[in-house]
Amino acid sequence: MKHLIILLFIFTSCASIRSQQKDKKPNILLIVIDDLGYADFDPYSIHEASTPNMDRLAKAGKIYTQAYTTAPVCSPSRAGIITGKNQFRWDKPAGWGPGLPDSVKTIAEYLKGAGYATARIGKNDLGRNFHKNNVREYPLNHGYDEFLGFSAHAHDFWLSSESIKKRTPDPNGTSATLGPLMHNMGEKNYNEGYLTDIFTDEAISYLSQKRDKPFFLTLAYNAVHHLIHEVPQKYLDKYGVKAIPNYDPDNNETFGNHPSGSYSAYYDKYSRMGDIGDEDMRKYYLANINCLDDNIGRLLDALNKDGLDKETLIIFISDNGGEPLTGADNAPLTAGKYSLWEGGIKNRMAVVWPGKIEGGTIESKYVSAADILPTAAEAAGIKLNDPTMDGISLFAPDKDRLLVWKWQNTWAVRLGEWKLTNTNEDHWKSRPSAQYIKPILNDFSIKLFNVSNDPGERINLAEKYPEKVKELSLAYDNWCKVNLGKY
Ligand SMILES: [Ca+2]
Repeated sequence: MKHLIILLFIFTSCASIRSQQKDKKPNILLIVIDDLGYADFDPYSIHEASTPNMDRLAKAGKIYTQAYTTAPVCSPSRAGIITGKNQFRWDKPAGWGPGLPDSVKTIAEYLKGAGYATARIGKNDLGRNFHKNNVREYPLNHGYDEFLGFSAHAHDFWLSSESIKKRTPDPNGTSATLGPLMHNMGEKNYNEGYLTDIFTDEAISYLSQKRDKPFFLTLAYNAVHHLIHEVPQKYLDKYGVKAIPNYDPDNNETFGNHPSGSYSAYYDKYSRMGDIGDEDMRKYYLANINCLDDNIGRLLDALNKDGLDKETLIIFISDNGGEPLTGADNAPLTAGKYSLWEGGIKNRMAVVWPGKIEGGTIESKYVSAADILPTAAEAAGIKLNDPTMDGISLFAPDKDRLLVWKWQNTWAVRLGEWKLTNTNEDHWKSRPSAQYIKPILNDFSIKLFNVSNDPGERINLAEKYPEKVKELSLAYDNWCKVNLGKY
């Protein structure tokens, strides 16, 4: 009898361990980069940017070579990433500031509901209600337990102290900001430190915390967004460019219509081509990306050291294509950020999940950043029941799926090998940098490309294949008819 009880105990214990292992949810680490050029993250080719650690990610998992974001600029794209939806479902102007309606559930809310500890470190930018913590757009109000970062398009890489904020006439005067970081319902002051390093340190500290639940960490770097020239000295030395003095409110510099001594004047001056020439801009960009890559290396080392890598799903993507004004290289894709040309919306995405995804694999079927939420949900065992979800699982890409985009007055549709668009050229506020590939047409005419054969969109086939134009145009119109306004 005694033996039977012991045997029964052993049997039930083993069954319980087995069921715990089976039910164990992976940690999820979502790394979002800002304005990364398509050619600047290309793990299986020789390229100019130094990205050995980003390449490590690709080689440990799968790289998706055609990962589209839902918009060509930061805020709407990030809304697409965290909701799994085309943000123009609710953002009628399909513009810079989609915001986040109460009724749209986020990836953090789904995962928190499934028992995850959730945190966001870095840039939070949904295009509305910047710098406020009592709004839906603030991470603590859409599913994140913790937040450290900033809620705007950009933050100075060097100036994160209370004292500089006090001395600056317009610390929140533009979409770019400086001063202490937002931290939960308060602020955190940094008298020194470089933002990419700070975010990595904080992320490593978060990873090292002991907890009895899986974590979901969104680490959203503002590298490699303007101000691209702000990089630690050793990287400037490596690329042979001079340090440009940081913003100083006592320097009565003016630029454009901005008041003298304002941060807007400094930001505007250095976030366009002009004061920095093409050759140096590319060097600052390469230095910035090199520093980012070293930080990603530190992060991966910390994961490996604690053995967390084996139980963590990592997703790595840029929020939009390379910026035409920073020296980012999107080759062979046309144009860049701000437009629906491929250079604005197509990225390489890495997904790592040891034991589930074979390392060193390449997926060339096109996917969407909206797929991140359904993929995380699947990994966490969450059943989604939302007919307005635009994303599908990254584990089952569909070569014939319909993807649509609306961006201001432009739109695009991808179906199979084909893409139809009325996009025009747009490089925002100055001439583009030397890496920029100019579109073949700069107007709102309807253009048809076979983007499988012609990824650079150099041959407009609209006249040759009118039936394809009709088919894709109808598919787009139908999608809009059925889905716009539904979320
Ligand atoms: Ca961006």
